[in-house]
This record gives sequence, C-alpha cells and structure tokens, in this order.
Amino acid sequence: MRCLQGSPALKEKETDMTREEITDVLEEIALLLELKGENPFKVRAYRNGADIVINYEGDFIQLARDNDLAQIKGIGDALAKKLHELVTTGSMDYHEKLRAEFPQTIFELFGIPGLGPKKIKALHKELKVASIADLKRVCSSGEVAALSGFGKKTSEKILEAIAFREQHADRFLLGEVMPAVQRILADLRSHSAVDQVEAAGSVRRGKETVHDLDFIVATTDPEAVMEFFVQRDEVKKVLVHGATKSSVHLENGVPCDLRAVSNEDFPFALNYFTGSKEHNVAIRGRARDRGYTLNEYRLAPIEGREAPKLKPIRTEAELYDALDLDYVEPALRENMGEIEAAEEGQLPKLIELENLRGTFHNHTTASDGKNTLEEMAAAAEDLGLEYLGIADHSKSSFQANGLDAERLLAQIDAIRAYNRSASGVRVFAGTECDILKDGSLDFEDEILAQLDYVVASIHNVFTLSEKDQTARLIKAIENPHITMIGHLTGRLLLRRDPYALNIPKIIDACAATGTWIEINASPLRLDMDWRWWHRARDLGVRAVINPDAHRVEGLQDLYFGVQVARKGWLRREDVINCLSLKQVEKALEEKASS
Ligand code: DGT
Ligand code: CA
Ligand code: CA
Ligand code: ZN
Repeated sequence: MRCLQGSPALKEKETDMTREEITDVLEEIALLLELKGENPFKVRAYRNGADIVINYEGDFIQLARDNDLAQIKGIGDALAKKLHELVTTGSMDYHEKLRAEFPQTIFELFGIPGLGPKKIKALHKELKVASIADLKRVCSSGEVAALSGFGKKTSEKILEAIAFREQHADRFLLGEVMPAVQRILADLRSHSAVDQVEAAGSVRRGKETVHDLDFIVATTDPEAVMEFFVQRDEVKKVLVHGATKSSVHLENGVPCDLRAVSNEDFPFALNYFTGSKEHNVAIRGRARDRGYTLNEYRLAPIEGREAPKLKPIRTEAELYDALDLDYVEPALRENMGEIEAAEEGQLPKLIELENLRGTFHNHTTASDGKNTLEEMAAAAEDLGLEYLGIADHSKSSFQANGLDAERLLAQIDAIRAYNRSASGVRVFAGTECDILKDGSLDFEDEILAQLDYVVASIHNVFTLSEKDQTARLIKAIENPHITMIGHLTGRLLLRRDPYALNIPKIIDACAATGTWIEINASPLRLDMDWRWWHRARDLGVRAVINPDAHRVEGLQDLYFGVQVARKGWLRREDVINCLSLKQVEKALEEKASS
C-alpha cells in the first residue's frame, strides 16, 4: 500500500484556507442558528453546505475564489457569496456577528456527550449556562434536575461526563496531533542548521493518546533552531525559550517540547526521550549490570568498574547492540517483554503500512457514509489496495440509516455488478450487523449467508453487566456467519469508556471459532486495544485492520490501525488484510465453512 498522507487523490491543493476549515465554519453557523432557535431549513442549508464543501469533486476553493460557486447544486446565491468572502478574506462577517451573540465558552458545551443544541439552548436560556464551569455549578445545585426536559438522571449523567472530561483534559488523540507532528518535522528538516530530527515520546511510540509532543534535533547551531521553532506560525504561546530546549503551546492547545543536541548525543537523547519511562528504567538497569551508566547524553563505563570496551555509538541500533540487544522498535518500548525478547533474538518483525492489501469495514451513502460505493472503491484503488469491503449498518442502527434485508440484497447486487464492470479494486459485499441485546443478529442467517463476510458490532445497550455483555458477544461469535467482531469494546478515546467485557474470554471464543477481531483504525476508537494483541496473537486469533471509513479520507486512518498492530507485536502474517486478494478469498471461504 502506498504512503497514505501524501496520496495525490486525497490531498487538497495548497491554499490558505482548507476545505476542513470552511466546513468547520459552516457547521458552527448551523449550531449557532440552532441555538438561536432559527428555522430548521436555514440550519439544514448550512449543514448541507458543509457536506458539499467536503465532498465536491472539483477544485472547490478555486471556484469559491472566482465567485463561481452558485453553479454547484445545493449552494444558493447567498451562501456562494458568503463562501467567496470567507475564502478570499479568511473570515465571514455573518459568522463573526453570529459568534458575537454568544460567549466563546458556549462551544465547550458541545463536547459533552448527550448535550445537543436543543438542550444547550434550554440551559443557556433558562439557567444562563454559557460554559462547562456554569454547567457543573447548576448540575450540582440541583437546578438542572428541576428543569423541564432534564431530570435527575440527565443531570447526573452530565456531571459524570464533566468529570470524565476533566480527568482526560490534558490528553489528545494521536490522530488529532499527527498533522501537526508532520508539519513540524517537515519544517525542522528544512532548516539548514538541522542535521537530524525525530519526533520522540509517546508520539514516536504510537500511543493512542498523548499528553505532549517531543522533538529532538541534532544541530551545531541550537540557538538558531530554537529561534526558528518558537517563531513558527502555529505556535500560540511560548513557555520556555532556552538555548537548547523550548516548550510551546500550539494553536490547537497541544503542548510541544523541542530539544537540541549535538550529533554525538543524538542517539542517546532520542532514545531517552522516546521512552517509555518504564523501558528507560529497564535498559538503564541493564547497562548498570554491565558496568555502564546510561543517560540522555551517553553510555559510559562507571568509574572504578570493570566493563567491556565500547564501540562508537552513532545510532539507536548501535546503542541497543552495545547492551547485547536486538534493535527494539519504538512501538514496542513499553517494558512489556520487549527487552527479554530482544536479548533472545525473539522480537517480531512488525507489520508495516505497505503490507496492507485491502480492508473490510467501510460505509457508503447507503447507510451513514458520505461517499458512494464507486467513490470509496476509487479511493481504495488510489491507495494501492487490491480489495475493499463494504459493511454498511444494519436496520437496528436506524440512527445511521441502517439497511434492512431488502436494501442489503439490492446492495449485494450492486456490488456484484460493480465487480463485473470495473477493473480496479475487488469489492466484497458485507454488513456491519448489529448484535442485538440477546446476542442474536440483526439479519436472518439466510441473508447473512449471501454475503462475502459479516462484521458484527454492538451499537446499543452498553450498560449490561460484564457477565451479560460477555455472554451477548460470545453468542454472536458462535454464529458461524460472523467473520469478525467490529470495535470490540465500544470505547471512544477520551470520550466514552469501554462497556464492561471479559476480554480474555472473548479472545478465547474467537480463537475457538476462528473469528477475526478488528483493529478499528479510527483514531477515536483504536479498538481492540494494543495491550491485548500479543496475547490474542499467541492464542492464534487473527487481526483485521479496518478504518471504519465513512468517507474517502477515512481510509487514511489505516495508518493508525497499523500503529496499534505494531504496538500489539503483530507481524504481517497475523493480520488478515495483508493477504493477497486470492488468499483472502480463500480465508473468507474457510471462515464461512468452519
Ligand atoms: P506523554 O504523557 O504522552 O507525553 O508520554 P511521553 O512518554 O511522551 O512522556 P514525556 O513527554 O513526559 O517524556 C518523554 C520521554 O522522556 C518519556 O517517554 C521518557 C523520558 N522521561 C521523561 N521523564 C522521565 C523520568 O523521570 N525518568 C525516565 N527514565 N525517563 C523520563
Ligand atoms: Ca510527550
Ligand atoms: Ca514532553
Ligand atoms: Zn460500528
């Protein structure tokens, strides 16, 4: 599979304003209009506009520049004019005026699960709630419980959500910070005084959430590099601007550290600041046992101790070698057995993004996706994939416009017809079938049997006890029509905890039935968690990395799924969608007939 982030088909031409930024403005206008209680059609017009901006096939930005948008279906004259203003001046008067009618902090409220515009409007109007701090106060005082349409239970739920948020307030999704990481790396790399540069810390280890970004550069002119770094446009606040270390906050609130070292110190600094702390402690202990001291500057004999003479160390690989260890990939540096494995030459050869040949769990406009089957297939082909599975929602996911049997059968026909007519990727017909409360499935077996594969997922009734939720899932796993389990625990990182589940039991059931487990690659899910994969792999469970894409850009999330697989010690042969088309067809048949 080709490099994702740079894929030409998906990348926007360089402009000051991106499509994403324009959509954000339109979505925000829709929200503000809703808060004001404006006519729903007006609100809808901005939401539709946002969809069009993202999905329009031509050069939207250029058309907006040229004031030529009114030719696009769904964009009226008034909106076209406003978008022209936005793209050419960077702001929209209408939007700014609307914003000014509300306190800035009101936008925080949209981040609380369960609070839609209607509720926020009521809270704002009745209790003057304009921030999360306000909301916490009126929930605690009992005023929210007494408010019509809310009640005690809702009030408690809101308080729980606020507490959850506070607990996670200082962390960010890896997927959320990755674009900034790439920009910063590229900028630093382009600086003439920079000899080497790497992201370190949790980002380099591919952790699913991160507290801050850490960068290390090797340079002979640290002051110039520091100056360059703190002057970047994206930097909002400079906390420390030292001779060899700076700490800043980026625009999006993400803290970011830069350290400058000499070329000689680089491998030691990089290794130290990559962590994890636990891994560092373990290898430092190992160095000490061998008579060396290891820190962020050097590996050197401890004074007065006998120690074998060291070869020069210019890279991390040479550092590990000096400690009689195979090179440990950053993804594995969590002190979870990697040092023992490195000592015994037993580290896995980890899967790489390029190994992926296809993917299974993706949505289209048939349910809640934003792109058609043809568009998704073309995007998959652009990424160099050989096959693409379409798994739209089933009918119980009515909020996601899930398909009933009739619509599903029509979709199967459409996919078969597509495969006959097109020569690009092979499309597999699947479903993301809801697992109902009792563990039965949302389609009859007779329907499921007509599909190429079935992703089974839980989308509701999250509150069962661990025992019942586990039994519910195991019942689904035991249905031979199920190919794989989607987003196993239902967690939304930094937003919603996983439902209660006995994961070892689920892994055993999947091993016994040959059911695959998804690595849901959406940066918000990354589920099943990497901490379980080593064990699952050893029990023979196969992983399948799925982006759960709801639009063509979503396919790029495969990158994050691969990070999870790597952190979970998975090799190419452990991941089903590294198989070629021919092999994967065979694997699907075998699963269906087991
Ligand atoms: P986070 O919380 O997502 O930023 O996670 P990290 O791992 O990036 O942590 P951070 O930024 O505090 O520090 C970067 C690395 O520096 C960390 O992974 C290991 C190393 N480090 C930081 N403090 C210590 C320490 O007290 N002892 C040791 N051994 N290493 C440390
Ligand atoms: Ca960090
Ligand atoms: Ca840090
Ligand atoms: Zn789902």
